[in-house]
Amino acid sequence: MPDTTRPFVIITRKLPDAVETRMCELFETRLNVDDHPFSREELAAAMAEADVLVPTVTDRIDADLIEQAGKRLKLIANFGVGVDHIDVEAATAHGITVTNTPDVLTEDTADMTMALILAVMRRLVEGADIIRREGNRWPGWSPTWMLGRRLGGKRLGIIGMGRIGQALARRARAFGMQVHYHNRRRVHPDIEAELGATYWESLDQMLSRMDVISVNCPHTPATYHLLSARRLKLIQPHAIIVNTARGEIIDEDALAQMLADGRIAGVGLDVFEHEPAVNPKLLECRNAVLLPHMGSATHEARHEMGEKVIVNIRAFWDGHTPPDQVLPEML
Ligand code: 8YV
Repeated sequence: MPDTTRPFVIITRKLPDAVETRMCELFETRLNVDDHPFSREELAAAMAEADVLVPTVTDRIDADLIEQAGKRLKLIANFGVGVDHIDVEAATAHGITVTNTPDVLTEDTADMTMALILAVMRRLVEGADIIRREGNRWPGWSPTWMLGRRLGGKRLGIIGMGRIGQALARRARAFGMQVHYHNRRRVHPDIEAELGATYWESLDQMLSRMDVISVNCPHTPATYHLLSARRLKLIQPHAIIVNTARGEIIDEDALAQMLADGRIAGVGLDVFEHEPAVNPKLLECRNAVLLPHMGSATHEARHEMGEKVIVNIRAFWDGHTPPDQVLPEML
């Protein structure tokens, strides 16, 4: 007999074992044992049955799906901080609460951003590929071979100075980079002072003066193609761009063309506009380091994300406002 005092929770992907075990102890839980991405039909069926849905970035929950959701569905407890795959406005209008998992993936995502900056500036993937491909037959050291660019003294322009942007700024400073940023709102002067960060009200002006540009803002209607073809042309040809936020923030076609034409020095992308599809032009560019959305992919982050999901479900089911509730006006 199902226990009706406990919420019926459907998790759309395989989560870490310890998280799943705890969820099964606490809730009536349906797991996705083989981790296949849910089809739209499966998602609709889950939303018709569950009290709580735990989706991930691979589930597109639009207004139509929310419209068809069952009366039982009261909470979408997203496993992840970004909620651009969920129509939060439609969910809220339908009386469905949405939560996410901020903070616990900040440092890991900032590490990955720094890793991408290093990888592109110092040609790490190209170098590693040579050894893997040629083994002992690699040409040997030469004074002018495989030269990259020094990080120290370079200007880093961070687009989006939220949690991850600030964590990146701290790391970049340790590498001797000069930190610049553009954000919807200027951050508190104490934070600016701590990070030694220079604020640019004009994104266009910042872009035209940076050596490294990092995208760290959320994807919302206002940031879709924020780096448009016009803005990409403002970037200096020796500069590089890294993106660990969302692919949709950059016009990927325009970026790939600029890279192919040598009008930008390199890119490091952990996310793609039409994920999981990757623009074939990017694949042809030797100066593109491309990763399969690994920003928060550490054992620690994925456990802590799971713990956050559990805390949000328990708080909600006990009648409290969950700690990580996402409201449309926050986006
Ligand atoms: C997550 C992310 O792994 O949390 C996010 O927004 O982009 C990733 O780091 C993914 O979203 C999990 O759903």
